[in-house]
Amino acid sequence: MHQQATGEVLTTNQGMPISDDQNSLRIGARGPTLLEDIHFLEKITHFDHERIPERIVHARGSAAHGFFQPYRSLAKYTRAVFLQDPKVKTPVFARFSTVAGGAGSVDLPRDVRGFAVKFYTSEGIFDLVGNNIPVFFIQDALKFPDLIHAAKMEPDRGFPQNATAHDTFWDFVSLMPESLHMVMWTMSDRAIPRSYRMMEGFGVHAFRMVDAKGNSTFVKFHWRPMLGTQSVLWDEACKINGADQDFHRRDLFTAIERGAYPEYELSIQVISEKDAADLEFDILDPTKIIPEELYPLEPVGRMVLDRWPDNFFAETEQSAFHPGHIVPGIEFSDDPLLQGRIFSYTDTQLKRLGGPNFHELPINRPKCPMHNFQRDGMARMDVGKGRVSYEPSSLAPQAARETPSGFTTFPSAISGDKLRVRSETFSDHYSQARLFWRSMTAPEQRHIVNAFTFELSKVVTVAIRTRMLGHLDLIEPELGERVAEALGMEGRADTIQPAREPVDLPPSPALSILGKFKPTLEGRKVGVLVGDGVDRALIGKLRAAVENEGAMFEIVALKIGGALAADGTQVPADHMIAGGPSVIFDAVVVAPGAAAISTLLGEATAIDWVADAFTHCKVIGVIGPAQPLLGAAGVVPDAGIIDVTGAKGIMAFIEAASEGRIWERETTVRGPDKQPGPGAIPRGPRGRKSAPASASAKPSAKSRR
Ligand code: HDE
Repeated sequence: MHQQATGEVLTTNQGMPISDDQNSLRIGARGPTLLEDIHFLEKITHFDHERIPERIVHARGSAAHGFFQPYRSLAKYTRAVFLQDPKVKTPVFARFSTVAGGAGSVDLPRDVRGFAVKFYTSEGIFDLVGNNIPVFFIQDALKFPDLIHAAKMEPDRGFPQNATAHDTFWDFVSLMPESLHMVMWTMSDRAIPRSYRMMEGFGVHAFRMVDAKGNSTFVKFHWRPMLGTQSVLWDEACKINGADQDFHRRDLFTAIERGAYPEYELSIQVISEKDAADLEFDILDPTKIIPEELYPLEPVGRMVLDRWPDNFFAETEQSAFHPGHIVPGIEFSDDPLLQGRIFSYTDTQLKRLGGPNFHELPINRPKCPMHNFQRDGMARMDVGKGRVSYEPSSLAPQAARETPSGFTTFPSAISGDKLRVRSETFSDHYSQARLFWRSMTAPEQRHIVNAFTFELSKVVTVAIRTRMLGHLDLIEPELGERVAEALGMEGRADTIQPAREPVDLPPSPALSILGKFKPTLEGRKVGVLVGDGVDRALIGKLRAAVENEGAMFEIVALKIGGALAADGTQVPADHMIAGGPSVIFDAVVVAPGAAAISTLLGEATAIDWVADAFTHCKVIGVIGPAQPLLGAAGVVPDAGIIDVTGAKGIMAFIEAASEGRIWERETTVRGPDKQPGPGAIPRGPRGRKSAPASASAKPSAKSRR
């Protein structure tokens, strides 16, 4: 079929109009294709080269445009221009990613998430290339290739794709105790976030801020999502990956398309040079946090993501982040990991984006004037003018020159011998891992135990498992014992000699996601299972109430055509059951009409829909006729099973769903905790208090095995 141009004319890349884009040039109707078919050759050649090398880490990612706006001037800490005026909005491009998997891998593996933000400031690009976990696995950049090789698929077999549950990862980390603090974070719910919109971000390293007078102070960067931080359950993550590989990408896209713009607050922890010297841990050690309870977060401004990229490849894929992209007023610290990163990111772009001119791509180009005498190179886009491409020159007096207000480096005094050593101040590898464990609520501790158990159960080499159990015993005997018990390997932990004996530190409640859970339905998603005979008025009221909270409301039916309501009208569906499993919702309502029950009881997917919502501890709104389905799914009444038909039913459902999950249910559906951790999380009428810091926070007297 030949569609003729009514608007733009189809051309080759050289601009030659094309008359036939359906047939290649051949001799006779059934003869061979001719080499002189330049349109065919150009089109196929370009196609053959469409892929570029994917990022060696963080290959799978999704990004959005937006802006950053400071709350007030930060002049007391920095001269960075974009942090001075609360009226000025700086354009940003933020990319979120997984680390280990390839570009086409699923969105919800257990993994760290990248949180990279490019600020297009009036003094050049500032890239804050962080993660959703505030510490890193290693202390020296020299070990990064080893870490990544151990985490990625094994070289002989080519699996597992984006999973740390295999021998090489656990072999490496069990031999690198400095990684254990971050391993605790990756075994926690942080590594399976509900949404990029509900995830914290961290700059990880200490950076310096330098004010106009040249005074310097250390800072750590933190992003906090305005919707609150939330994660999914591991069983849910596994099922979501099957149901919707693009779960996070679709979620970000949908939210932005709906105008529910993701928003994050940027804060800093400010630590003077003098205070840094007195810290319990070395500020240059990226495997350590500085507890917020000691150095509170100072809010700096907010980032709003309000525009999806026009083109995934041109923008998201070609975006080149670099922790070395800094602006006057923000500088590096001597963190050895950060120092190594300053080299790596340019080097990787040279390979990935094909040459030294990647800064000219629209997504990477500064939005402020940019002049220098660099020239030529692969794919140069700027057309330089004139004879002078050097400095000093007398031939072009108006050409670019230095300015005293340009970037200067803080003159920190460093002296010493040239050595390959690790500072003694980096040698405590267990105390903060213990602090993390003790800062978690009971359900979070349970999830950590389950994650270690799952991952180590996939490790075939028994010696690696026993070595890891030895480390867990050092972190906290209770943790080691619970994991050993769950693995069926009690008493088999290796004895590990720590480089430095761990100490007991006060817990940091700010590290617990559940302890600071934000009771809201805003940004969440409610799914309603309907069937023939459904009460249309009830569905209408439910939708109004849910949307009024700023949440999304979607209807799931046996067939995508919808269900026949009791009033004889059709209720359209957003998903058929298999395409809209309950794992993709935060709370659900089971509201089929009586006429549909016998059909639904004969559908395993319908029973799974309800059973999963129950075992994933979701709040479930129900109606009377749904009882047989609830029974078949094993639903047992509790505080999260709410009749939505009564006068106050819908409000009760909204209240309960805003509080998140019914954690008390978890031990009834997945077995009781062998050694229950700290107290349950209080549920209150939309006002959840911070969970108490762990009751197990007192120093453990248990002897080590
Ligand atoms: Fe990266 N990292 N990294 N990294 N990193 C890359 O750069 C590297 C580290 C982070 O959305 C690569 O353009 C080394 C810490 C993010 O495009 C590469 C070391 C943190 C992204 C690279 C680290 C990060 C990357 C691969 C140890 C958190 C994705 C593709 C010294 C603070 C950015 C690329 C995006 C990407 C190297 C450690 C965050 C190879 C050598 C610590 C969010 O240059």
